[in-house]
Amino acid sequence: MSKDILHIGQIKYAGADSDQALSFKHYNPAELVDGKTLKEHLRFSIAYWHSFRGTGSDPFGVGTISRPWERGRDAVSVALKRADVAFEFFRKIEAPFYCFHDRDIAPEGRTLRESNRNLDRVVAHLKQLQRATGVKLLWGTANLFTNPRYMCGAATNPDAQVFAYAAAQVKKALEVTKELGGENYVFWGGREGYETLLNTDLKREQAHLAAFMHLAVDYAKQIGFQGQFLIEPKPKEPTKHQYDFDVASGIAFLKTFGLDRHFKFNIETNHATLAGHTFQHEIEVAAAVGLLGSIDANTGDTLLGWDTDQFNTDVKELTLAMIAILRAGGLGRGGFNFDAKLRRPSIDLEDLFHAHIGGMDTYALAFKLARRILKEGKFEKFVADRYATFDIGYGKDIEKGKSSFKTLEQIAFKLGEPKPRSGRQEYLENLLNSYLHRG
Ligand code: XLS
Ligand code: NI
Ligand code: NI
Repeated sequence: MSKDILHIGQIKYAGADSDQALSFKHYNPAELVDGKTLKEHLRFSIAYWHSFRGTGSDPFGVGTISRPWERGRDAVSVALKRADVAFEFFRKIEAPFYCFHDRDIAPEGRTLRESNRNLDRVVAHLKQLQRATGVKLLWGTANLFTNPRYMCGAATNPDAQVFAYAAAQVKKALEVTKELGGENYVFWGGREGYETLLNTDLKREQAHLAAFMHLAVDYAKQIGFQGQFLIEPKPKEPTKHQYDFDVASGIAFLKTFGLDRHFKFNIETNHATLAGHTFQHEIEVAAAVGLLGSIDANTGDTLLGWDTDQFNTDVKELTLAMIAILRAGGLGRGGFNFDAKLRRPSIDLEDLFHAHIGGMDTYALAFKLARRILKEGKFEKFVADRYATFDIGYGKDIEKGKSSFKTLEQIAFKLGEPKPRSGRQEYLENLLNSYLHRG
């Protein structure tokens, strides 16, 4: 491996009381929890597109961030050098995984063949870097939204030729994801939606999207790709309405088209918020049907209307999310991918380190708090008690499908008016705070 390029060294765990900014306060990668290290539990991943392709541009302005390694002979040699830097960063920040879109890692060529050739050259290099560092690919995906050819969608484009082009691109993306041992493959419906129903056949577009996903599943089988397929819901942006609006509509889509056996959900915090939900809600909805797959870790800004993709340092929000995740049995082969970017004025390399340290530390703290909360079981007990009438007698019969309106009518006549019981919300909020803020 080439020698270090970044001027910042290895980030180490220094403990919660340390005042060293460039150190972990809660994420001790080597710490053993139930026989597994924190690094193994949390499965953090770096998003190549933000951390190594992000320039600080926003809807109102061009890039502000420039990196010295972004200059070179030609686009492919820059891509190779960038990969070296990226892996140095993964290693220094103690992230065991990374994620990419095909076009993040290698430049798009003038033809599809040239794009594929570029990809092959970079992928061969990434394979070496993975081997040398032990960093693995959490998931791959294809960028089906940047190029103008996809302005009216990829799989939902009204032109079958665009559908075919997108299929060719995903075919290749699946091949390289397999080549690099990717543990998952993500579909985020970038422009799979509509701007106006005046020009849109909604029924046909949804059927085309499903057909596309079935083709991907079939091809994965053909080439022996064992990774988990994930769908990443988002209600809007870039299109006005996206078909994979939220987890609930995603479940309906997957079940309608017989895809629920092949897909799970990749849930992104700010996509949940954009859909008018909490992060915790989206996790619970996916977990309830056994389809929780992975997390895109970020947050939005309540005062801004777009997907700002910020690093999340909200201990309360992440603790609630972590409780839901742990209760569901964890993420399995998923992980926490920092689909988050630096603010436009955060132009220094140091900022990239601060950003990831904050995100990782907050998740690690949330993980520990959630484990403690679940271990003490106070919320679990409260909730179990709240539903206890369904554990016995006629309540149990209802859950078992052994009841009828006639029997229930007899019970209602006999027992009369039910006694109201408090939901105790304020007590529970205080209880949560007692874990979050130990004075
Ligand atoms: C955009 C999405 C995107 C996906 C990968 O909002 O979050 O980054 O994670 O295509
Ligand atoms: Ni997003
Ligand atoms: Ni995402």
